[in-house]
Amino acid sequence: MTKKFRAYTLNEFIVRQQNAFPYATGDLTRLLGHIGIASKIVNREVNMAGLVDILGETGTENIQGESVKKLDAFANDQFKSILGSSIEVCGLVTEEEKDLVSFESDLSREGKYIVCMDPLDGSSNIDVNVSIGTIFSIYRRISEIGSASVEKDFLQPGTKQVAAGYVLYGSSTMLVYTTGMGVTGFTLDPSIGEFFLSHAKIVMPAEGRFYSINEGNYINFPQGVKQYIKYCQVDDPSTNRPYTSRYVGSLVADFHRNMLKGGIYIYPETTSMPEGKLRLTYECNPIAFLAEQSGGIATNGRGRRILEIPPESIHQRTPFFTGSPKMMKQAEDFMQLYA
Ligand code: P6P
Repeated sequence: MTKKFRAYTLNEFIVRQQNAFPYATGDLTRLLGHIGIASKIVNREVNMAGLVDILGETGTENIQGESVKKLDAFANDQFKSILGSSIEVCGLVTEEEKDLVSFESDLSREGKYIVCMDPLDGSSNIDVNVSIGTIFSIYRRISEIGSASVEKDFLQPGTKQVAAGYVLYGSSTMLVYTTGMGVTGFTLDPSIGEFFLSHAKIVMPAEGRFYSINEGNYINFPQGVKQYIKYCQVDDPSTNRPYTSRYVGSLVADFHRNMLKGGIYIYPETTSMPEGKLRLTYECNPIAFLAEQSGGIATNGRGRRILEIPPESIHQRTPFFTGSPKMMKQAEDFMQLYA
């Protein structure tokens, strides 16, 4: 008789993991639970986006100079509201807010954690019903508990993250996270509104065949990236080439596929974006933590580990290479050879 799989809910699993830490107070457990609740609310709106007046633009622009979609603003408001009313979080940085948001209530000021997040990444895909995601990164504050959170709380290197993850609003809705004990995935059962354990331990294959990059920017890429793309396209069955180009325009969707199947995602510096496009604190660091925890690698393409880059500003950009170790070595060898 096949062993009936005991499906743990997200909260049951987090609590079991917390019990592995004798001095855990439960704050991180509750914080991850708050993120789960906010993501279910966002998921409901994402799934109804075609039916309610939540599509389209707000008519405003964010710090990135990008037009803010109604669903971007909705997601940002939901996470800000739920985290801001929690006792665990004292402050928040998001892609949609120019400055850090320091939660001012006395209870919030006692919060031990700060959160950096992209409430809805890939929003250019919202109106065309392609997968989008939420990315989050959690640190212990370094400023004094009881005071308002300050910028230095948010400028810690990615190695200091206590947890990171994403929610993928795709053909199914998944929450994937790590607290430094491997990567675990949960799938939402919308009929009862619960995330159930579906991927107990996600391990990124050492190599794969997917390469994810916006080749529309080819002419502006560094020579090393151009040469790597040509390498991916060589017809050599002995090395499983040509690889397959897969680029959704949503970092979460591309990374999730590459983490499960093996692959590489590259958003390099270009002539028009010399620092790259992606943001260090709320896109690259959390994804890099997940990459390393699943056996992958994440660098700036020139041998610098993403998690060790000390942020100098909350919206700092960085070139971003992440994926299967063997593919990352190939790509970095080309970057080194062609500078
Ligand atoms: P481009 C979405 O805006 C995002 O931050 C990532 O999710 C995605 O991989 C990338 O930017 C897409 O950027 O310039 O290729 O449209």
